[in-house]
Formats: sequence, C-alpha cells, structure tokens
Amino acid sequence: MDSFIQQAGLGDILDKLRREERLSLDDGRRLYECPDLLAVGWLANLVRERKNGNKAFFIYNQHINYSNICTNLCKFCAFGKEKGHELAYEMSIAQIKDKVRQRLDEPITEIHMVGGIHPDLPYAYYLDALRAIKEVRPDVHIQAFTCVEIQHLADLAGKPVEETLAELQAAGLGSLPGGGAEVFSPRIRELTCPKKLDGAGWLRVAKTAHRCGLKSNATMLYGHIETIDERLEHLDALRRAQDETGGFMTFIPLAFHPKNTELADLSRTSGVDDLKNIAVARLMLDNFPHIKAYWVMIGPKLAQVALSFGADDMDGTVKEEVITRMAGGESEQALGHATLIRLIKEAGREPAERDTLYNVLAVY
Ligand code: V47
Repeated sequence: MDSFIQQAGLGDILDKLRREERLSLDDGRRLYECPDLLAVGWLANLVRERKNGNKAFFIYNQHINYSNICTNLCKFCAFGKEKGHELAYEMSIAQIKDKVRQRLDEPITEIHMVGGIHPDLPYAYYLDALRAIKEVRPDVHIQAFTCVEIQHLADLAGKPVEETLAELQAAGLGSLPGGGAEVFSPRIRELTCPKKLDGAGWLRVAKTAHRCGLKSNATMLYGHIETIDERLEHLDALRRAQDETGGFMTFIPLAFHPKNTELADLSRTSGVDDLKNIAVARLMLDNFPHIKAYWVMIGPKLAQVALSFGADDMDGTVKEEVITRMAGGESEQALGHATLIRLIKEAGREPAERDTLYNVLAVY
C-alpha cells in the first residue's frame, strides 16, 4: 500500500500520519492538488478508522427553519428573503409547536432549528420557541441558532454572549449547529456576505459557547469563489480554535448550490471536489472527532461513498430542509431510518444511531 501512496507523491504525508503528526497548510495544498483521489481518500480513511473504527453515525432528527426573513442577504444564499418578499415567511410559536407535534409519533431525538437574521422578531420569540419545543417534546435535544444568530440575539438582548447563551440554555438550547461559518477569509466575506458577522466574530461566539459548556459544529461553504488557500486557512482557524476549547463535535463541508442565488452563473461542485473536501478536512482537522457527509447537499449516493473518504457521519433523517432545496438541491426531503441503515451497511460500515452529543443509542 505504501508504494501506491508513494507513487501519488504523498509518502511523507503518510509518514506524518503514522507518527500522528499535524499536517501543515502546505501538506493540505498538496492533498487538494493531488490528482490521485483514491490516494487522498485512502489517507483520510486511515485517520477516519483510527478515530471512529468502522462505525458510521446517523441521527433521527427534524429540521425547523423558523423564518427565512433575513437582513444579511448573502450572495450564495437562496433561502434568505427581504421582509415583504412574496416568499418571505416566519412561523409563529404556535406553528413551531405544530411542526413538533406533527411528528410526535416518530422517535426523533434532535431538533435542528435555524433561520435568517430577522429584522424585528424580539429576543423573547427565540426563548419562547425553545420553551415551546420542550413543552411538546421535553426529551428532545435542541440544536439551534448558528453563531451568527447567537451574536444577533445577544445584540437584541443587549447582553454579553455568555449571558445570552445561559438564558437560551435555561430555555432549552442544547448545542449549536455549524452554519454561518461560510469561509472565514475577509476577502470572501466582503464579496459574498459583507453584512454577516465576520470570521473572527463567528469563532469568538463558538469559543464562548464552548466555555459555557455548549458543544457545537463547524461548517465550510465551498465550491464558489474561494481559493484552495482560503479553504485551508479556514480549516486551520477551526483547528486552532479547537486546540483552545475542544468544543467542536463535527465538521461539515457544505457543497455550494448556485440555483436561485446571486452566484447562479457558477457550476455545482463536482463529485471529486466533494470527496476531496471531506478527505482533506479529515486529514487537516486532526482534533475534530467527526466529519459529516451531509447527504442533503451531496446526495445520499455520494454520502455513502464519502464514508470511505474520511466521513464517519451521514447526518440523519432531516425532513423538510429548506436552505438547500431553495438553491436547487434535488435530494429527497427525508431519508427513512431503514434507508439510512441500508445505505451505511451497503458501504461496509456499521450503522450507529447516535444522539446529538454522539452517545451511541443503537448499533445495527
Ligand atoms: O450557514 C446557504 C449554507 C448553511 C447555501 O451543524 C448553502 O450539523 C450550499 O449549516 N448552497 C446552513 N450551502 C446549513 C448548515 C448545517 C446543515 C446540516 C447540518 C449542520 C450541523 C449544519 O447552509 C448556511 C450556509 O453556510 N448555505 N446557502 C447554498 N446555496
């Protein structure tokens, strides 16, 4: 096997991985630029199996996007709408409760709830939304509000992020999802999402959340106008933050979907780029326990393959995800529990149903 990796010009990287040595940004660049996808994938799989054995995690979850009204209107986003737009919506607390009630007969363990940066919903709405979900489904783990939303809520409350997080936790918040990270590069933020909380701000909120005892995820939106170096700097910033706090659970590379966005003239990502992003993330983020292949964005078929290219998690049942769908995503709206298990087994992995914090609930 070593000769196959040597031939791909990655022998020194294999040596580093065997010594469990951290890869440099230059190593990362070579991995991205290496034309031998299988060699890169093989290296990522080595680390994936070292960290997570043969398990592939999934979760029984539900997504709720409480409102698409947004003041940021990022160029890559087809979900956010200005207030008054014909497609703008916001759910009342009663509607959120109804959404949860509609699926009470399913063994959902996590509710993932995010929305736009709304211009005038009051701080109390967000606390009430959390309390309402817990009232209908007391045992569910609520993973809600990206770091961008958390900063917005702190601004609304006029309180420090720590205090805001403590109040949200008291109302039922369990952890933070990884959205809003995009690409931290100031150049990319200026060109695609100038109004959004900047990269330093996103990292500050994430680290604060970790210090308050909340776990969180991290993402990177790739496949638009970012360079390889900007991707690597993003991964490096996450790796350094994780060194400080250890609070990140999983990293999710998000494949850009151009349809209905201001970047609609760009192409969709290729399968090779999708797998490379999974693999390079697995190799660079040596201190992240998990890498997620989000089937909603890359499709269930490629997510299945990604389980051999560094990913150890397929996300979950999801249902009713709006962000990708608005941008032309064509994956089915939900994967059944049995389908997820079948896809994972077929990929030669052991399906491990988890809760949000990666406690294993069942192995199939
Ligand atoms: O923050 C927006 C991205 C994110 C597009 O934490 C787009 O486990 C692709 O973060 N094409 C929201 N991506 C989704 C997200 C997420 C999803 C699943 C699991 C987790 C987790 C997090 O979607 C946004 C933004 O980065 N996004 N528009 C688009 N056109």
